[in-house]
Amino acid sequence: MGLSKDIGAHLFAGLAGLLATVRWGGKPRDCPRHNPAGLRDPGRLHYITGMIRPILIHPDPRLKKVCDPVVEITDEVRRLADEMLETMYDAPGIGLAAPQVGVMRRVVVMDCVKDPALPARPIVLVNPEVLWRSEELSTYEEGCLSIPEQYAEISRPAEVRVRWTALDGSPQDEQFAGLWATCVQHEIDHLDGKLFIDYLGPLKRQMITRKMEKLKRERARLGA
Ligand code: K1U
Ligand code: ZN
Repeated sequence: MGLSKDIGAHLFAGLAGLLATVRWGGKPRDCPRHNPAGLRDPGRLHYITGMIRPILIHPDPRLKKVCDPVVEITDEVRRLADEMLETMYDAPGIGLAAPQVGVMRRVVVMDCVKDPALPARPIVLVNPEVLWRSEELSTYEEGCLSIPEQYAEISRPAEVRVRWTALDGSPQDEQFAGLWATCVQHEIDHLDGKLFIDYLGPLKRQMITRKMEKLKRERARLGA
């Protein structure tokens, strides 16, 4: 009786692992089958929606526009948030804003827990607003999923207090510090049509933009 229960449990675990692998579209190290720790982490498994959205690459007019607020949290907004989280984890990135996937709404996702030994902390911020900025600045070498392989040191307020609406409609208010503060400001900038290269001088910005134009031409030529 005990043995057949055990065999049943093993068969179920094997089948679940196989199904997870078949549905998984991300990198092997994030795949529950290749990373059994991920399998035990419901925070990460929850976001296997099977839908990774293409990320827009600069220059693109949609990355320069101010996004509209979300007026009602519908199933469509919840699906968008799930797919944005999956896209962010797959990239991989620590944040993603809706305009980066071509949706002109004020939605951001973040998870700045970089250590895989720690539990994931996915956050969805609908209509985020900065309520307070510290006078103290912090400098971080920023990257952007819409400007691949380009990095620059950017100084921003070291701490910010942000208000937003959660997916269940509840108002949230949190003070962010460290990488979380840098990331949330980078993401809110995206909602206002601003990229980290807009903080650079015109020559550096132009050099990066030309590199991205070349990358886009090459990708188009390869059909990628
Ligand atoms: O919004 C984005 O383009 C995502 C961006 C967020 C960000 C990075 C650095 C500073 C501020 C905001 C990224 O996630 S770029 C990728 C990245 O930084 C990263 C990827 C994997 C592990 C750790 C960092
Ligand atoms: Zn970015």
